[in-house]
Amino acid sequence: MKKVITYGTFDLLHQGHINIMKRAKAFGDKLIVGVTSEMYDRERGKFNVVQPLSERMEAVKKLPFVDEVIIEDDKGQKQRDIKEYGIDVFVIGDDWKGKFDYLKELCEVVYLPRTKGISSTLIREDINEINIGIIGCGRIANRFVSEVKKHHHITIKSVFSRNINKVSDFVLEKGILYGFDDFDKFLDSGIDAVYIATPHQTHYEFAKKCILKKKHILCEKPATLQKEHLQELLGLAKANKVIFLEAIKTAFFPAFSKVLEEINTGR
Ligand code: C2G
Repeated sequence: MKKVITYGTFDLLHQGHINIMKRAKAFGDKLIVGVTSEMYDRERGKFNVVQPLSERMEAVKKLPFVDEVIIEDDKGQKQRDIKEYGIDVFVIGDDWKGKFDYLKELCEVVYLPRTKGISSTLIREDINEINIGIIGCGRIANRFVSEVKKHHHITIKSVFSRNINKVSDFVLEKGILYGFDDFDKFLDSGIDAVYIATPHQTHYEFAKKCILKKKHILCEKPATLQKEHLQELLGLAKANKVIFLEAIKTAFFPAFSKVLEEINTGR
């Protein structure tokens, strides 16, 4: 049995991905597809992937010509997989031409022409942009700005603080469009979501006003200081069909998602 392997992120699966996998399968009898983990993608500089690994794997698994889906987690894995699975042919798009010639000592290496006119980047650009407003101008808000800049579908549109001097400094320094010390005006500045980065005891009041104005919320932890307040906000968010998310970053750490991935694959 002739075995073929190919790899990719396969974010927002499109015809270009489908074509290459289909053509890869034609080189043998069994096709194994390696889907990159979040951690590996970040390591190789891919920060704009929209779908989590589990969703990307599911989409690839559903393709009738794909026989097995594995996770690709590090740079040296291709060599290990080729040996471990007894691979005869390695297939990849010609945007990688020459880059994987070092695998030629292990198996046949084929670079196939990419499908023109489609890419995950183009699809991602079509995804609705999120306009976000920041409540608070402190240290955490500062860090949030530099992180958001890595995600081109999110724009920080406005900032609110009760201290107008802080607002004006923040807006000028970060190149943000609007700054307000009037909360109602801030809420009406064309934002879809807010990031709450004010002192803990103020979260509840701000969050409530935002939810009632149908803004999605990312709220610094602890979201509230009282359980009843949190329950009320979650209820209101549900009724108003908005997301209320507490910013507990540990839950999104690559190492943490890696542990979950390992558990999910049964490894
Ligand atoms: N592809 C294609 N045509 C497109 C877009 C992508 O043929 N219009 C191919 C790529 O050449 C690649 C595969 O689809 O072979 C997956 O592409 P990506 O999801 O962008 O993944 P990539 O970053 O190329 O992963 O270990 C990871 C691999 O080395 C490459």
